[in-house]
Amino acid sequence: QPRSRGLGDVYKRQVYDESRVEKPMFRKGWLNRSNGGTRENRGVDPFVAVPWDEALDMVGAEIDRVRTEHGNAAIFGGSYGWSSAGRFHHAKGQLQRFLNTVGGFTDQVHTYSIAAGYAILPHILGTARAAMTEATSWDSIVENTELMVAFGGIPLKNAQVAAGGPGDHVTGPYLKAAREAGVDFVNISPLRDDMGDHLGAEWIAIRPNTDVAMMLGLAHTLETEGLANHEFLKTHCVGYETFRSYLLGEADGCVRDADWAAPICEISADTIRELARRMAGSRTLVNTNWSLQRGDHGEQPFWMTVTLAAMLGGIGLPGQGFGFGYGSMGNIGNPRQTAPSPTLVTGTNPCDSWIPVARISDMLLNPGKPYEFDGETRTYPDIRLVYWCGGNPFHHHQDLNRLVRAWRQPETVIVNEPWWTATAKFSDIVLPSTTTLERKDIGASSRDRFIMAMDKTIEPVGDALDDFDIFRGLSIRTGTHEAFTEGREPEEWLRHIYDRARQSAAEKDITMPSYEEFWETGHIEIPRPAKPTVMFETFRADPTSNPLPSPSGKIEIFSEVVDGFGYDDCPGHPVWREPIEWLGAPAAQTYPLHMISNQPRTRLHGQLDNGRVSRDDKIDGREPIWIHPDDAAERKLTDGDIVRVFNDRGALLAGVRITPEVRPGVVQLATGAWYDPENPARKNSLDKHGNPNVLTIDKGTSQLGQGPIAHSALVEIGRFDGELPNVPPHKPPTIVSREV
Ligand SMILES: Nc1nc2c(c(=O)[nH]1)N[C@H]1C(S)=C(S)[C@@H](COP(=O)(O)OP(=O)(O)OC[C@H]3O[C@@H](n4cnc5c(=O)[nH]c(N)nc54)[C@H](O)[C@@H]3O)O[C@H]1N2
Ligand SMILES: Nc1nc2c(c(=O)[nH]1)N[C@H]1C(S)=C(S)[C@@H](COP(=O)(O)OP(=O)(O)OC[C@H]3O[C@@H](n4cnc5c(=O)[nH]c(N)nc54)[C@H](O)[C@@H]3O)O[C@H]1N2
Ligand SMILES: [Mo]
Repeated sequence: QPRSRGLGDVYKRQVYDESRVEKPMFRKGWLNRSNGGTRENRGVDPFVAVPWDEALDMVGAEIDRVRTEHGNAAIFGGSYGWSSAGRFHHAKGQLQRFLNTVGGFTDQVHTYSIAAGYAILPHILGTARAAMTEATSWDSIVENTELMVAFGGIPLKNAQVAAGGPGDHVTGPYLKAAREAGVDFVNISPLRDDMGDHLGAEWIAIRPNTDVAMMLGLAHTLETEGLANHEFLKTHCVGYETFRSYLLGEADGCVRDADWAAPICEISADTIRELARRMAGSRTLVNTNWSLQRGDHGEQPFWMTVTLAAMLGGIGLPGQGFGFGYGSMGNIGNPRQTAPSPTLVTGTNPCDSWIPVARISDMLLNPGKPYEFDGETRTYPDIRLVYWCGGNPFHHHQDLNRLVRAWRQPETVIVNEPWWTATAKFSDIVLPSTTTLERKDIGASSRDRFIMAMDKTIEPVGDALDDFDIFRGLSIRTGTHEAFTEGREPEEWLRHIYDRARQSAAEKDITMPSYEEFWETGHIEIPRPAKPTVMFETFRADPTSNPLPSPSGKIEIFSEVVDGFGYDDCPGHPVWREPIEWLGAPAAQTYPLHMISNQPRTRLHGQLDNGRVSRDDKIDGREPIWIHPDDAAERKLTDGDIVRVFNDRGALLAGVRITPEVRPGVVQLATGAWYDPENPARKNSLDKHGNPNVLTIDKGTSQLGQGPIAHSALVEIGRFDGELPNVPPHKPPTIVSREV
């Protein structure tokens, strides 16, 4: 585990941290709700401990009340979040299984990771799997690629993790092998650190969110210098002519060449032209990280990546074409057979109600309001009860001050959580759940070759229960016990989900040992496939016999379907549209720094922020913010200063780390510091700890994808000279006895 940096080690101690929720906890104001304990006091009121039996009675009755009075769509159970490794005790899966048995709930579609990508790719390629499972494998890259051009780099910090728990860390070793095999790397990113020195990468320090302009400049050079593969564009793509006319400015007089792109991206036109020639002259793979689509108009960098690769003509050939997220998640490009992993089946949701994942505040603030999504006009449901299990919206959602207001709308908010996160502190009812170490489970991650037997290693901490037991208890109250448990105890469930996976593996001629044998050995390793995976290999070889599942069967550089939606923020072919906030926007006069809130090196999102590795990295208890020496000098900042980082949406405290690893005009404040408002009763209160989502924008990427745009935010920074408020982000809230 070359890059785990002791994160696993942290886990062992952190399970006993004082930030654990010990008992079921109820907000005092919620218990007094008939006597004026108002919702506005979420995050303000103290909590009261309640015994499990009584707690489950109250929660069961509340769920019953809401579904009877308002219908099941009034229950929000989307519950987005990573929870922990382990396939049976998968927190969100357990919640959704339970809610399905009581008549359903309002769900979320897509992910904060790649919402815009998942919305646009099916229109272009007929499938979104290109961004995940179908990537050309690293062994093909090592053998065949000459040039890997990486938008957003390939940061090894991100390769530490994969959902479900990886058994193998492949990115680092394969990168090393690729370098040794002579692959050249280009890192196009505002952060030099996104590609390690050992790769000898050229760093092109692009302005954030301007990649599409650069890609258009590259495309223009290919087209006008006779370097585009028109044969491939004709046989395997549709709509190139329409795009070409946009590129050449035939309709609007704006020629999107390298000279046009240069001032937008702050990269010289020569650099762009030379790179285009190099790309056309080598076996090139274009990688675009998921981060690029987590910005305003995030559909465009993905569409433009496919278009650029199509012009180069290498799609479907070994080590060429395009890929998404080689630097985003640990096992993209991991060579593996498509063996099924054990999974908990959650059943079907009887209630056809859902929202695009990141529209949670919009929904809570605007019940009944219409909105656009992927060609459809939809309406937000009227939510009365929110139930979260295995996610942390006060970590993951944009514009937290707006989320605080939205979160205070529903009648009841319930969360199952092992720790006192901000989400727990802002809820009415907190049910303490166990962590991975406190229960037996099967670990497996899609795209990973290992299945792991995860034994219970410690007793539950405090009064914590497994999520399964919490929902089993609730199902007795809601009269759905049989449907929820299907008569199985946890041990029987483990065997059941294992046997199901074993059976479908057998259908693919992959042999898995018996359950007993698996548990005895401790893990299973599925052998690597005999030959490397090449994305779209068969389509390349014969597009007529092996069409893509797109409407035309080909790569859609122009999409009639998307064009038909009539969205100006996502028209029928890839375009450059200025993001709502970026360094070229008028707002940059007031807020001249572009904040990149990328994935943290020292933790998993908000998880492990209360652990040693993350705490050791803080400056005076605040999250470090990276700033270029020139920007620091201009503001008279020195290393280690505590600063106020702010914009119109809010303000936070962070610790200064001066480094040339970021380009001038850009600051990096990683996600994950637990939100800790100075006075939660006040509007837009100062966050004492450094959660970047206090400053990000809560707007969809476009009407098509409605994805989150965390990476499009401008800020200003100034030294904080006031008296430093203490930071207890990892301490429990005030807990009082019921009588007080
Ligand atoms: N500004 C900004 N914001 C972002 C991003 C960004 O790039 N910039 N990235 C976004 C992305 S890609 C993602 S995926 C999200 C991640 O957002 P989340 O997935 O919501 O973040 P986590 O901190 O992993 O939250 C998981 C929660 O589940 C809890 N948990 C763990 N195990 C269990 C369990 O067994 N039972 C229960 N009940 N709970 C458990 C943990 O304690 C933790 O609080 O953040 C998004 N937010
Ligand atoms: N250690 C650790 N690893 C993680 C996670 C974690 O919490 N901790 N979370 C995991 C999850 S859930 C996900 S979805 C993935 C996310 O994977 P990504 O979305 O790819 O991750 P980020 O770290 O947000 O971004 C990667 C890099 O892209 C660069 N970047 C940002 N904006 C732009 C831009 O506009 N243009 C260009 N060219 N570059 C830009 C940033 O410098 C950043 O370091 O990471 C996973 N990996
Ligand atoms: Mo993610």
